[in-house]
Amino acid sequence: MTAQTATDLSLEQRKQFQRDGYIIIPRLFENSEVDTIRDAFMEANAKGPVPGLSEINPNFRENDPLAFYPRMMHPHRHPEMNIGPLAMSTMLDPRIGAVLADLFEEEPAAVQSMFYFKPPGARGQDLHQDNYYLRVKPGTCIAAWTAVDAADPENGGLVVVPGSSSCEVMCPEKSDSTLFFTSDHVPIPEGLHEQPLSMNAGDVLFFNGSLIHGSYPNESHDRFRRAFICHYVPAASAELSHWYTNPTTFDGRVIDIPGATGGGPCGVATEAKGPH
Ligand SMILES: O=C(O)CCC(=O)C(=O)O
Repeated sequence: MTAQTATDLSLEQRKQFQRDGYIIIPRLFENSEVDTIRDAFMEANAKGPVPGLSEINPNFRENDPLAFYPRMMHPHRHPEMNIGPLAMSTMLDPRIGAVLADLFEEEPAAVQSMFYFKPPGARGQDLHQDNYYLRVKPGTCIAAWTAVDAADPENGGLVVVPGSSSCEVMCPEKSDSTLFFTSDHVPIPEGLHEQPLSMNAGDVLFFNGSLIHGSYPNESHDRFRRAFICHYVPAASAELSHWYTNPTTFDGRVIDIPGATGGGPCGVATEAKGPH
C-alpha cells in the first residue's frame, strides 16, 4: 500500500477533525519505515534506560515493566545516537508536515518527540489534555501519534473522547497509580464518551490539544505497544510553555516562541510542571 499524503486529506477527514478533534491517517508510514524506527529504538534500549534520554523514575517498582522500558523523551535532541537523526527526520517528515499544515491552516513547528515502548504488563497514561502542559496560545497544539506496533484495547492502545476537543483545558485530578504511570486524570465531561482506537503499525493519529485522551495498561502477554509521538504548535504562536524548547519548522528553522504567562487552569502550580 502506498503512503497517504496530505493532498489526499478529504473534506470528510477535515470535518471529522473539526467535529471530533482527531483523525487517523492510515499507513502514513510504510512497513519498512516503521520497522526501522522499531529496531533503532529497541537497540537504543537494549541495555535498559539511557540516562539523559529515558524518563528514569525512582518510583517505578522493581517488577514494573516500565522500569526497564520507560518512555524516551526528546530523542531528536540526541544527534550522538542512531535514534537522534531518525527521530529528527521522522518528527519533521514532510508527510506529517503537510497534514499538520492542513489541520492548523498555518505553518506548524515541532516542539517535542517521544518514544513509548509499553511492553506487556505496562501501565497506561491516564486521561489528559496536551495543551494543559504545552500551554499554547492562541489556539492549541496537535499531536501526531504514530503506531509502531498494531495498537488496540488488548495491548493498551490509545483511547480518545470524541468532541472533548471543544472543551476548555481543565485542571486535572489525581490518577490511580496502580493503572497509570502519570499522575493527572481529567474526568470525562457529562454527555461525552470514551472511544478505544484500533490502529495498524504505520497509521498516524492526529489530535488537538484539548482532546481528552490516554491509554490503559497493556493486558497482553506478548505484545509491545510501541509508539513514536510528536507535538506541534503553530509557528506563529504567541506563547508556549518554557519546557518545550527550540520549536523547529519543517524546513529546519529553529524559531522563538515566547514563554507562557499566567497560571493555567490550576493556577500558578502549573508552571512548575515539566513536559507530560
Ligand atoms: O501513548 C500513550 O499511551 C499516551 C500518549 C499520550 O497521551 C500523549 O503523548 O499525550
